[in-house]
Amino acid sequence: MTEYVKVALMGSGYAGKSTLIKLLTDKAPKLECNYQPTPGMNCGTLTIDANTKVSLIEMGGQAHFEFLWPDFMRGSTMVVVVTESNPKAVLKTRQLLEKYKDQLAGTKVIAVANKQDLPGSMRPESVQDLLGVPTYGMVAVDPRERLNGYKLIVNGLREMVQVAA
Ligand SMILES: Nc1nc2c(ncn2[C@@H]2O[C@H](COP(=O)(O)OP(=O)(O)O)[C@@H](O)[C@H]2O)c(=O)[nH]1
Ligand SMILES: [Mg+2]
Repeated sequence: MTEYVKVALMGSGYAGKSTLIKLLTDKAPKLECNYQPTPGMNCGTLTIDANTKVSLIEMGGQAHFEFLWPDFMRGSTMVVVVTESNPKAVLKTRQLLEKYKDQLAGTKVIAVANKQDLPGSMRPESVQDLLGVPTYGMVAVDPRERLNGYKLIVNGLREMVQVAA
């Protein structure tokens, strides 16, 4: 029987959460670059092995959806915090992690330092120093990053669920 593992994506609007879901779950060679704010939530499914699928659930990043976040976090096997990699965005993400630290306590949390292609991006290691959670660099608009993105989700889940991959 297929087991669904819930992974929630959180982070400010415009960080790249929807693009990351597209990268991981679509086969489209070119990723859409027109920004559309996500209303409320968005979801994609990732197949890990014959018995395991991951539900990637994006929490709408705009401030007026934030009240939904604790509900999304609850019951997630892992929370992926997606941030742009410029210093201002990273500091804002740090504040978000601080704000929700009680809800996140006991949940596996990793971060994606997205938009590494943009000038002025902090290196993932520096982002990790500020956020205090394992952090991986990403360019979610680049289809060549698909395997990297897949690996960071699977490796993040490895200690939480049995995966054959
Ligand atoms: N340059 C660049 N732009 C990106 C990257 N990832 C996402 N974007 C763009 O950033 C904007 C916001 O992305 P989106 O996934 O909608 O952000 P969300 O609000 O977190 O869901 C879109 O225009 C994306 O095309 C990236 O790695 N590099
Ligand atoms: Mg979105």
